[in-house]
Amino acid sequence: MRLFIGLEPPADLRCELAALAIGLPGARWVAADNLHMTLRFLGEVDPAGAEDLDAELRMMRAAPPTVSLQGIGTFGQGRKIHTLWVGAHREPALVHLRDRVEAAAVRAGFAPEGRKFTPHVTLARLKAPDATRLEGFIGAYNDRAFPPFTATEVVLFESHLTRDGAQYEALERYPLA
Ligand code: 3AM
Repeated sequence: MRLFIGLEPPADLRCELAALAIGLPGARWVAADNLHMTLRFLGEVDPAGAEDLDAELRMMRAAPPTVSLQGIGTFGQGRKIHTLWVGAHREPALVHLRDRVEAAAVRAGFAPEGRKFTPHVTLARLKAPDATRLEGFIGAYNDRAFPPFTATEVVLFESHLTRDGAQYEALERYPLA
């Protein structure tokens, strides 16, 4: 199964984020139910690997971080921009939690993540986006501060790749205290 570890914003915030889904032709918007912040992508994992990961996540201890979403960002360059997201402040508790999750994944036998952590919630996948429209979207929402939330659990998600895009299923939830 294809797994990743993340945080799930509260339902009202996910609805608020899903309401931004306008004005970018060709964008594939992430549905409210699927909006999340990835802490660690694992990829294809066999049942034994998933069990080891579950055991490590159960033992993990970290304080619940406050997550403040603000600032629109993209991954990719120019016409190759492929991901549109809202960023999060790099609160020490959030970075610490991500480090604890990373350590748990490595203890469970996964290779260390080489990429820098850019805390974000993906809003849409883009294909050859129109630069003017994209600038308009960023200009409209870049300064908007979304209501902060306290993440009280870490979620192990399974990603199901479907013809309509990825659907994410919460397999396990690990409380933070
Ligand atoms: O949470 P977002 O949308 O930022 O892009 C994928 C998605 O990120 C990312 O994992 C999240 C859940 O699918 N992802 C997919 N393949 C990846 C990879 N090979 C990856 N992240 C890192 N390496």
